[in-house]
Amino acid sequence: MILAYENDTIAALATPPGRGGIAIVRVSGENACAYFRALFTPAGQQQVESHRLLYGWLRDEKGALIDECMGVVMLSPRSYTREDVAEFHTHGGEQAAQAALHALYALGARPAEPGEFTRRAFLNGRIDLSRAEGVMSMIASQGEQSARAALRQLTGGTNAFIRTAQDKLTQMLAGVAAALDYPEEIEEDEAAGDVRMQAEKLADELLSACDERAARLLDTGFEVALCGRPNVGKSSLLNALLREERAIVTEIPGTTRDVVRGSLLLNGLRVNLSDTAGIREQAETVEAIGVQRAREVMRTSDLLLLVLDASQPLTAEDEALMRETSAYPRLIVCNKTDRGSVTQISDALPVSAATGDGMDLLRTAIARAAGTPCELPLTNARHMRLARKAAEHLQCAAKALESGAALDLAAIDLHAALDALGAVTGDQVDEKLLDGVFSRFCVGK
Ligand SMILES: Nc1nc2c(ncn2[C@@H]2O[C@H](COP(=O)(O)OP(=O)(O)OP(=O)(O)O)[C@@H](O)[C@H]2O)c(=O)[nH]1
Ligand SMILES: [Mg+2]
Repeated sequence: MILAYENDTIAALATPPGRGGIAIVRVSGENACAYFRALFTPAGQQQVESHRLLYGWLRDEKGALIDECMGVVMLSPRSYTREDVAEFHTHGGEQAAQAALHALYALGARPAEPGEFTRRAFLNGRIDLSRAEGVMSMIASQGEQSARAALRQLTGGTNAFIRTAQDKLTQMLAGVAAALDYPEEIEEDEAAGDVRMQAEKLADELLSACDERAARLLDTGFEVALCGRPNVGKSSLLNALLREERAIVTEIPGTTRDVVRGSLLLNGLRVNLSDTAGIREQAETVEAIGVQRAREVMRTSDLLLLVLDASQPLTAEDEALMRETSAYPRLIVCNKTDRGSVTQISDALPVSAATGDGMDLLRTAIARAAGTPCELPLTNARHMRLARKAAEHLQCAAKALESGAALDLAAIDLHAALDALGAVTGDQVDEKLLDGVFSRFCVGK
């Protein structure tokens, strides 16, 4: 498959716009080195050498001074894109970097598309597609755990897993070809039995490598809803967990109506909290809508914190809520312990939003409920979709062989499985797929 590849020279700001210590302008392509020499004058007697950071002066195409800065050239193939790459590390803020970019455009460089540097790294064979996507996940990661998953992908964890699966498939196909080519020497039934077993085993391996829950948690976070009857201190707990006054707290029951959200990091994972309206049956119109929303949030959360008032005996509403939420993953939190503990329930977490007592244990319990997602090789949605597709083809092949189909028929499915795996690593890709993957990158990467 031939993929369009232009080696024209592209340039972009590699650092985020706005104020900062330095701004980096990156250039890649056949003229990167020439443009660097045209705009940058090293101080003193320094020579421009590959991979050597130089101090000097940056001028525009007409010779007007832009900045005093650092510059570096990284010659092909030892660069991010495997092309000649040059960088200017200017003072932060946007003025110098924008002026450098305009000078580069005046010389003939073109603004890079989103992800175009990484796309070139892929097209030049430096990284496979799963590693390129790891770069993007790393940039987008929120929290240590998603960064760790991205790093695994980035350093080739997904690639290694898929390559192993591809090798197994290639061996199976070789077995099929041998049986078809040498029918006198290889018993077809026996070969079919072997292939069937291997196909089933590989399908299982692929399916159990997909970690849907981890993928979602790493991508969007662990959803936790605070629920309970009015006035038990849900909003106070939200504020205490977030360590800021996010939700309105009053002594009037029915204060919260809309769902109030906030996020925090626990154990390196993003946790999204939703504070909801206190649940009671006799609520007026607006509050009743709030109660309805609370129930929707309760249904879609990963974890419920059912909040009770420890300083009062349980009410009928509390008891109803205990029953209503018993089927959900939940923690029971007895709040207001600073006022005494009339209500004692086994397994409940005693806390006081007012004094902060028990809050650390509550944080630990939430983190434990979230678990440590993702020790599995596949956490990217595209990769998981393809792995499942490959597994389906393998199961089809196994089923066909079981019902006595000929080996060459099963081979069609084995080839289809191989193609699906090839799309993970990018052995089997088309322009449309690449556009889809790289358009989600940021400019300058
Ligand atoms: N002493 C004490 N008072 C608390 C504690 N937590 C909350 N309160 C008080 O309880 C009252 C209700 O608190 P909120 O956080 O608004 O309760 P809520 O569950 O969000 O109430 P609704 O939004 O009406 O459902 C307020 O007066 C709080 O100051 C606590 O740990 N100790
Ligand atoms: Mg509230």
